[in-house]
Amino acid sequence: MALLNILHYPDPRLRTVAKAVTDFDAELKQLVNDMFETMYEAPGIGLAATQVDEHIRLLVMDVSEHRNQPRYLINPKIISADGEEESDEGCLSVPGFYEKVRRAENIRVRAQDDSGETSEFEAQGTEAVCIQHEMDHLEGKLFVDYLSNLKRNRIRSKLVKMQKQLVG
Ligand code: GNR
Ligand code: NI
Repeated sequence: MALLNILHYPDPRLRTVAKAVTDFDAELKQLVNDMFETMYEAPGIGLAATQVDEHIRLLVMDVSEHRNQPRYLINPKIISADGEEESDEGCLSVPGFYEKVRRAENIRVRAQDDSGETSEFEAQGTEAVCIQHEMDHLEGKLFVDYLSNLKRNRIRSKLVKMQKQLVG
């Protein structure tokens, strides 16, 4: 197991569009484990491979109260969506900022497991929000992209300043 480094906005690597997973090998299982460890340690409710500079279509999540229901999705697709819901979102790649984002309320998802087996399920509430947020990361998209230019630029400036202070 290993903790992975999480990229921070406005790092341009967060804009990479992830490629489909084609090799369901031991290296993939290792990355899934390392991403869970990184997500739980952060702590976050989800983590996309993009955020740890691995540009493949993989995300991990755990939206349970007791942090004991890990779920990972490989090559996820939203095959249907309905309803709209607005909720406050944050992101481990945009630390310290929370803003309202509108998402589909109910989604049906198709994804593969680490042996390449495909299954489908439905998600609502926080789980649906989290899946849509993580799938955006795989497209190089961040929740700040839904905000006004003014809000997004303010967040970017603050994060750039904070990162400069950290480097010294
Ligand atoms: O930990 C996280 N919390 C969260 C809260 C509301 C909406 C989305 C999220 S995902 C975020 C972790 C993260 O950045 N995943 O990409
Ligand atoms: Ni995020």
